[in-house]
Amino acid sequence: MALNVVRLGNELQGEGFFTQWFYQESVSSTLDIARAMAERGAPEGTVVIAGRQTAGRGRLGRFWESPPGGAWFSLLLRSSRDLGQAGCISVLSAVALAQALREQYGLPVRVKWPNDLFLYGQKLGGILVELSSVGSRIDWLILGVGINVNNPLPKKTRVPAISLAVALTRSVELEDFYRVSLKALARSYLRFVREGFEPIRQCWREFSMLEDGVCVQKGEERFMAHVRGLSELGKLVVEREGRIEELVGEEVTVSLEE
Ligand code: BT5
Repeated sequence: MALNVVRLGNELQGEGFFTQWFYQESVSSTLDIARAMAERGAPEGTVVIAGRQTAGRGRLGRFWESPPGGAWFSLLLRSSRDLGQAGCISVLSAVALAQALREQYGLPVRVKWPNDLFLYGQKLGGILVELSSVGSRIDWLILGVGINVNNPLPKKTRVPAISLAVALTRSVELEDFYRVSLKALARSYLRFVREGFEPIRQCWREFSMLEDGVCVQKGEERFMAHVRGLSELGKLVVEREGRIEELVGEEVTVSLEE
């Protein structure tokens, strides 16, 4: 069934968060559209959904394959918070999505810091945060979310990919997926605004697939470290040769120990 964005908008009206809906069958990247809208003053709660993306992007300039059947969307936040808190927002989004997908589909979805979603050791989706600031404050922040739902999977990825449909051995109603995911993102973000990051920091371990030993790639440097937890700003706290170090999501790639 085709995605009915008007119905979706009506169903999510009660959340008191979503303000504008934009849907297009094919776009370069929902992030491009959301950025242009943000720069023209679009309000918090603007949602941009695409049937497919021709130039979807991941972190560090990587390509994100987004054929029809998947969930490719961007959500605009205007938080006027300190720039340092962007890391909290990306972690809270990944945890909120993992929790919502666990509840809705009964699958053991896990979070790989900072903002990947994994299932059975394979990549289910990822989140890319883009933002603009004024001084040290966030002006707008866009969560770009890509989740493999019913789409064909990319073959040449760094880690194998998985979709909800493959995991469940049935196709998934995209509208249900969007309803559940967007509701979870809005609720988790609003809770963060009210209560801060601590509740998310507390439950992160329960969802994290990084348990102890990890391999960190930081620019040219590659090293092994032990995960010690999350900082108050959503950085990954690791111990490396007896020293504690905090890693920033935009700068490193973390993988399980090989
Ligand atoms: C991410 O990057 O995981 C963030 C992906 C965010 C995509 C969303 S879709 C809506 C919005 N609009 C955009 O243009 N982007 C956002 P990263 O951790 O850098 O992972 C990228 C790597 O994942 C690639 O280098 C591939 O190896 C792999 N990959 C690409 N497409 C994939 C897919 N559909 N499923 C699983 N892995 C994929």
